[in-house]
Amino acid sequence: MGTTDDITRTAFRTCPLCEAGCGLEITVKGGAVTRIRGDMADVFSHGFICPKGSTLKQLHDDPDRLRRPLVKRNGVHEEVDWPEAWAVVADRLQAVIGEHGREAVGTYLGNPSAHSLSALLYNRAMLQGLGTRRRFSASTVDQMPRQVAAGYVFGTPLSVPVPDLDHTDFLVIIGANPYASNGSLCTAPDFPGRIEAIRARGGTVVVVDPRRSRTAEEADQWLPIRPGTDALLLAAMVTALADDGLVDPGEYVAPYLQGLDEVVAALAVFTPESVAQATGLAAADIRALARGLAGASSGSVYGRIGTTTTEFGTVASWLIDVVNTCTGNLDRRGGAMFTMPVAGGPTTRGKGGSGKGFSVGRGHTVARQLPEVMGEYPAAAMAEEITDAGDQGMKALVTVAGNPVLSTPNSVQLDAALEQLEFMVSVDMYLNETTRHADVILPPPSQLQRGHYDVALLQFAVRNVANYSEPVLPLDGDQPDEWEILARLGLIAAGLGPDADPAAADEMGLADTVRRAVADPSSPVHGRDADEIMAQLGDAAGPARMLDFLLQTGPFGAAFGANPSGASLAHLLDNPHGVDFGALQPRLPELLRTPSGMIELNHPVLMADLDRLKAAVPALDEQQLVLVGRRHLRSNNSWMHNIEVLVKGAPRCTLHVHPEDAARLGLVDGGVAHVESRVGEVDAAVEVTDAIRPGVVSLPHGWGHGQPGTRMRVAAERPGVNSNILADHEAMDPLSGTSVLNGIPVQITCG
Ligand SMILES: Nc1nc2c(c(=O)[nH]1)N[C@H]1C(S)=C(S)[C@@H](COP(=O)(O)OP(=O)(O)OC[C@H]3O[C@@H](n4cnc5c(=O)[nH]c(N)nc54)[C@H](O)[C@@H]3O)O[C@H]1N2
Ligand SMILES: Nc1nc2c(c(=O)[nH]1)N[C@H]1C(S)=C(S)[C@@H](COP(=O)(O)OP(=O)(O)OC[C@H]3O[C@@H](n4cnc5c(=O)[nH]c(N)nc54)[C@H](O)[C@@H]3O)O[C@H]1N2
Ligand code: SF4
Ligand SMILES: [Mo]
Repeated sequence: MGTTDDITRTAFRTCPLCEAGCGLEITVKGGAVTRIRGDMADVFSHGFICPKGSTLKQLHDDPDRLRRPLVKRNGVHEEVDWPEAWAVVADRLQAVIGEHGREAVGTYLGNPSAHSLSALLYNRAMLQGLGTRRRFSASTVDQMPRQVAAGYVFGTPLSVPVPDLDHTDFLVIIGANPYASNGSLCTAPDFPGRIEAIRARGGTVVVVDPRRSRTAEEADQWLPIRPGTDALLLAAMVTALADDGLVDPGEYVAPYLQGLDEVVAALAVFTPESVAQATGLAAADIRALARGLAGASSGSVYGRIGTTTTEFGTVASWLIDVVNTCTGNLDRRGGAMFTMPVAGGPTTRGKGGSGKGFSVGRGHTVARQLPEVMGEYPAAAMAEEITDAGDQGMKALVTVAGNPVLSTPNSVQLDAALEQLEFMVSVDMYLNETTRHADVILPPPSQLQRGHYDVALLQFAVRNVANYSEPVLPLDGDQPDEWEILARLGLIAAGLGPDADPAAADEMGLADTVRRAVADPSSPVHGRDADEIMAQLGDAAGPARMLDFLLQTGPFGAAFGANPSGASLAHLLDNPHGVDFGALQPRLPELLRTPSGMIELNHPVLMADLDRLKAAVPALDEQQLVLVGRRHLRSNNSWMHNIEVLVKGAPRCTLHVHPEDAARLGLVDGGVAHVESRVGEVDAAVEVTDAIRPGVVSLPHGWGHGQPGTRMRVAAERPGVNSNILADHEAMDPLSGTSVLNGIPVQITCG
């Protein structure tokens, strides 16, 4: 490639692999990436990077990464060119819609679609084109309970408080291990460093986790709770505060707070003593934790996957807000605060202070009549919607950036059900456990070939920051960008045929958005000329232009000249290390979107679920053997196991067992355990360790590779086992439809 060979350039890019969003400094020589390291000048990450960040190069170079579409013929996936792939999609999708109607098509959006600018901005176009309500996503095996609780209490499912990590003096981490995960629903590059800074400034860190995780090891205190009982712990903390006369939301919050006394009274039955057996924690420790938090100059309770993927996920998430409120830490520096997202979002749009509020149940699944939540149904219901919904069954499925066969409960059942579909199409770059069932696989370009801005996760950042990355490498040949793939899928589904033009549709969509904004009295461009704004946005279709509009009309926006130093795409392009709009600031009451204009702490749906919690105590008191998950720094859910540098070394997919349990069950380190649950069984390699409480075993999710018909050669060499074979599709938090992935009852014998 002649002259470009010796040109060396440096590009800056935000890592899209996890929620931390670290800045990367990428050296490119002769069109190839030669080095990736942390960007020391990044305004948010200051050079921090984890071992995954530098593997964007290996990901791009991975020979197993799909570069051309695959079509399945006679059971075998064959490479085809793009026009041929689109023709098959148009034919077969229209056949299903024609015969069975639009509701016969389902969709599943996976985790990386929350990290892809294209997916964030164009999945909607795809979904609109499909016109089906049968939508599923990884949210119901993840954070949905946290969003539902926030929706009821503050008015939108994006009104999730985040711990003000850099200013707090007392951090309680429940069911999260940021030393491995780098944080979630709390965007904070170098989360570990920020935790260490709390202790360095004299603050306290407490970790509540059945495992002595790396985060627990670095904390002042580890409380080894029994899985699935965090709601009881939090309820008892409120009662302990009330007993000590320490319930005090503070003068600032009080005018906007509804129902605090009612909530405290309803929680009075949950005393530290009454939950001690179920939680496995001493009543004195629960009381001391409540006192410590109330006595700190500022404090914040933060809960993640260990609190959400349980039977009481929504109640636990709500009670985190209740504890933060009772201790005077809501929306206060060092407490639990709300991000002001630079690209805007549901918490910034419209008139602030009140709104429509949050509700669920617009539609139900066919087989089990499970309610819609946030426009989707529980992922755990996918299989039965294919097999047990009669002539209203799901006949086709579109997956985008998801691997539900490894990520969602009762995997064996889903794996079998996918074979019964009439048509399946996956937008994905690997032929894996899920996409092997697809009739057509449409690969997006690699992460390095796409622009990036974390529209979703910067809504939960611990500072108000913005960072846009341009594509580092050009697209290959006729490879369409990911947004074009998604937009074209939508156009085909809408019946416009395989040759419909995504760029024209994008132009129309944007013009419509602009017209609505200039007519909206709460928009910063209200009353302006729509054509003039379109002209300023230019004519390059795609996500960058759409992002420019979001930035300019966001809370710090340039508003197309009205605020010249404000946020815009051009401003971010001039600042490749990001722009910091400052620390989080109190946002009450403007943040609220509840119908009452109050913090609806006593929302009736949440209050009603306390009866279920109370009724569950006798069962939770029983000391059954239960399974939880865990994450490893060098792994990323199910899909980065094909990168040699990340998976080499000791096997990671092992069953952690406490020495007492190992002795009782006759298990030895390095041996095999046969693990059974209500729905499935697996044989797992045993690792005996005292870093877990007795009565609990732990197996990471996302493994179980090497299935016939997959093409991930490195992953197949270290397949591991799929922990979700054990997860029960019937066990869920009914308020959010989120599966129980932690605290799964199991029986274990020597394998
Ligand atoms: N390296 C790496 N980073 C990741 C990911 C990854 O796979 N690998 N995944 C990303 C994604 S999609 C997400 S959502 C985030 C998740 O981020 P985190 O929520 O931090 O996830 P984990 O590291 O799994 O930590 C969950 C902890 O909860 C504990 N736990 C299990 N059950 C219970 C319980 O009932 N109660 C309590 N109190 N604790 C419990 C587990 O032992 C574990 O230590 O991580 C993101 N970051
Ligand atoms: N037992 C148990 N199960 C769990 C969890 C747990 O803690 N325990 N955690 C849950 C959580 S938090 C999550 S988020 C889910 C994750 O579940 P999923 O989102 O279903 O699965 P991932 O493993 O993230 O798979 C991502 C897929 O997207 C593809 N991909 C990667 N990048 C891109 C891209 O940019 N574009 C496109 N189109 N495709 C891409 C990959 O090849 C892969 O097929 O797993 C959940 N399952
Ligand atoms: S912590 Fe997350 S965002 Fe940062 S480098 Fe690692 S994978 Fe990328
Ligand atoms: Mo997740």
